[in-house]
Amino acid sequence: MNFTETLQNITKKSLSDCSNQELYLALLEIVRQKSADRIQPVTGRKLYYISAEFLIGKLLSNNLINLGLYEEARDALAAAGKNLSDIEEVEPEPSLGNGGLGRLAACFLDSLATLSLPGDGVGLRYHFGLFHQSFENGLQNEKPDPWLTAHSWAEKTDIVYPVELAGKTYTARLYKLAVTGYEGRTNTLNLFDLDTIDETIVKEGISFDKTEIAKNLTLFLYPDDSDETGRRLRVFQQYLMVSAGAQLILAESAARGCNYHDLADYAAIQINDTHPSMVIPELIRLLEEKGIAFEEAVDIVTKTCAYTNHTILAEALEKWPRAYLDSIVPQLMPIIEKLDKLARTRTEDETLAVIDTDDLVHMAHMDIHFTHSTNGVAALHTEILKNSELHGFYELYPEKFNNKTNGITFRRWLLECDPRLTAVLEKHIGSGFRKDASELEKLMNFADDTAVLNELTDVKKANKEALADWLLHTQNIVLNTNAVFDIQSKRLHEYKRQQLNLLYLIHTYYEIKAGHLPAVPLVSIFGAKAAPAYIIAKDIIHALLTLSKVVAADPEVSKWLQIVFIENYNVTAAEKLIPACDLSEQISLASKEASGTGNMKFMLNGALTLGTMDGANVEISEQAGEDNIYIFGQTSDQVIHRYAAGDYQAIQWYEGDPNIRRAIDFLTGPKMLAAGHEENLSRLHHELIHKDWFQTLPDFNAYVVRKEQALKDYACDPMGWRRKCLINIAKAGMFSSDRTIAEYNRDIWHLEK
Ligand code: CRA
Repeated sequence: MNFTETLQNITKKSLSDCSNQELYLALLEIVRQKSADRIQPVTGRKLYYISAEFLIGKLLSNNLINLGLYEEARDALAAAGKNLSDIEEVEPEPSLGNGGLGRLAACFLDSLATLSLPGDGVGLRYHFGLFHQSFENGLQNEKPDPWLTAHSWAEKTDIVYPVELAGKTYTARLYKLAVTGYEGRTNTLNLFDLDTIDETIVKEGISFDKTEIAKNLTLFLYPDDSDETGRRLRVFQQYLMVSAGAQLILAESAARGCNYHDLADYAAIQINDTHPSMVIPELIRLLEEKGIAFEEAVDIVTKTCAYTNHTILAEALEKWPRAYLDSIVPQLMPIIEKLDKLARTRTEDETLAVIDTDDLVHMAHMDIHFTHSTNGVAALHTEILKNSELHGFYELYPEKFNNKTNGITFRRWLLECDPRLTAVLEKHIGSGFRKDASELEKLMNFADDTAVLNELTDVKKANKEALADWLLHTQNIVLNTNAVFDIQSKRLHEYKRQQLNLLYLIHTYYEIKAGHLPAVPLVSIFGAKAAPAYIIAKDIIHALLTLSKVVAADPEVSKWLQIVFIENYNVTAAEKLIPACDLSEQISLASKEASGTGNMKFMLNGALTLGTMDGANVEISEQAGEDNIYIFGQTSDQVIHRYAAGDYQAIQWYEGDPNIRRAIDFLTGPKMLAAGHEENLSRLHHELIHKDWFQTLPDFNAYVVRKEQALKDYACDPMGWRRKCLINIAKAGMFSSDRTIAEYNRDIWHLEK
């Protein structure tokens, strides 16, 4: 049966008579069957990647590509006058993640399945995801982001587990979502939910009664934690995830012959940041129920579990008040206390305790003491963990620390999102890079080949047109596709320093007004959600939206400068933005971005990086060579020293530098106040002068100089620019998540193919 017949068999009518919705469902059915055919029995250990987030993105195209059906499907539909990308519009994007950590988990699942390794995800089935972002009156507006339709990729099972929360028993139900690799096996993303969730309790935006656990537990990812009920709700969610997850792991292992004493031979558990840390005491508790003594249970769990640290930002290293755990998970508290005592027998250093003198339970500390591996996510990040942030732990357990530089799946972030570039690459270097990313190096043979460089230029131009087209339809924005496209898309956070870019844009506004025209018209694009309770982040969004209006209203400036803020930045939007980018903004304060993964996606799609020596930018710069990247700003050592000295005073930079002062004061000048809101703008103005915790001002001048150099190179030496882009693509191989997963497997998991 050919593809058209297979489709017709399901739709029971001619394809040209089908709606996109009908075709979508038929394709979903085909993908389901074909994925199921690739389910393979597990031998040896199986990995469970347990994570609060899995930012999987839309699945139809990705699954078709991985099953080798994409071209067939596209052509069969085209023959019936249908367009696969229109059909994909029907699919809602599951918003089960926030940022890099969740997207990394999704890339890892793809690579595990592609490498034919047995590795499943464990997480929660949030009904409304993080939130849907829109802009109203220059401000971020949040509403639910539903994705669960009657026909969803996540299939309901009749597997249920009891989970005890605050003394009451709830029933966690398992949903399974097939994850099929590129020419590989099919694994599972296991998502838990309660049957009793009531979506109708969400009122006005994303607010709801946070106390009714049976109705609200899995409504949203990261419910607002600015009050106590919100923080407690996060603990409830975390325990639902780990308790149901631990029961699943034990049941599956037992079914394969595990007698619990030998759990580590059947299961490897990767704890993705601290959200799932309670899996440690929960597993110990369950093993004790099976009759295993505490000491042995600790030993088993330590051998089974490993922990990944994704940040050095203190606010993300979760510490739960003992009182919360006492009331929500009283069954775990005695175990956590015993773990604290045990840890204290290994070290006298009070700062390494599990429970500190303020009765806070340090989740990361529990992870490091009671797992066999702690890894950072880029070389610099791991060094910072070892030498400063977690130095005491490193002295205690040097053998546990290791680095695993993040990666991205090339199937989604090249084959799927940039078919034009993929075609050019395949024409010259074959298709081996689909599975062996190091083959991209072959492109180096064409670094001085004008014809190839021109092809890359044409691809970029076409991708910019495609982005412009999409933005016109979705947001009614008209882009100048002859401009350089400069993009900063990632979560909104002060450490990522969208505010530095903002100050640059104001600076450019003044320069244009003074007749100092840029080398090339600049389209500056942002995509970012701010956490609903993060006030300054929202003020930064407001300032950018307001500046965008001010610039657009000024004909002298708007010829040269356009500022665009994409609404509801998500995986789907990223897939449109990244292939169209010329200059990738990776400008976090050095030491603060653990890795970054957007930086890798932009590089792979032929954008040049403007960045600080932070996270994986360091390795990108090593790979690409320093002539092919625009690095600026303080080093992480300088930053760490400045923090240690404690003498940073933003106001001195403001008072001492007329350009900085001019840019900051513009925020509360008449033009901005006329177009925006005083409250938000003056709060940001005040923050930058009196706090600036992420040291924007010391990097300002270096940033301006480096960015202007990049724009000049782009405008004045187009072939030189494209050559740099080619080199970046050729050297991106190491950032494949296949490489990352192979390293995790070699050093930590030891799974069998
Ligand atoms: N925010 C880091 O900040 C990193 C990802 C994935 C982050 C990124 O630099 O690329 O993790 N950390 O490793 C995080 O979520 C809780 O900490 C991120 O996504």
